[in-house]
Amino acid sequence: MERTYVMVKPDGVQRNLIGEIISRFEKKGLKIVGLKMLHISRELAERHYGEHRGKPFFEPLVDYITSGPVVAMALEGKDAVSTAREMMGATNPLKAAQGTIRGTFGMDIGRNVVHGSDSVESAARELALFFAPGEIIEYKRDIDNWIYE
Ligand code: RTP
Ligand code: MG
Repeated sequence: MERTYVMVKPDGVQRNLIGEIISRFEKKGLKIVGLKMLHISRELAERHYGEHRGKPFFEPLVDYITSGPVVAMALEGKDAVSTAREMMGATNPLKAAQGTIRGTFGMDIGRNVVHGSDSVESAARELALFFAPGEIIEYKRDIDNWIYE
């Protein structure tokens, strides 16, 4: 099964959306295999968003993601990376489809509530940045027989 890295960003935490966001992924059927709250350091932020270094929005992005605690999660399931991205919606919340997380809860590209890895390779890199190997928990759920045929 595929894994992805998803994070409730500082605005999501401040707006009391932690439960709502986790609940959406949980109800979808994605399995939470890692979960923690942390305050991201500038160093970690610059590594996590390294692909955007040099872009005009890089510094504001690092300021934003380090501005308060985040909730980090590892999610596992069929096509977990693309499934989580679909559930989040487009980067700009005003362009994101209604019903998606960003489409429902966001107004501004720089306050888009949630992060999700954009590829399987990014997911592996980001999961390794945010979780030590022992912090990803492998376990079985009885309900899996009702989620997957
Ligand atoms: P994320 O990495 O946070 O899940 O978002 P994403 O893949 O949908 O978008 P990405 O292109 O990776 O951009 C990372 C974050 O940078 C901010 N951004 N601002 N002002 C702008 O043009 C702009 N473009 C991107 C957003 O907060 C975006 O989530
Ligand atoms: Mg991205």
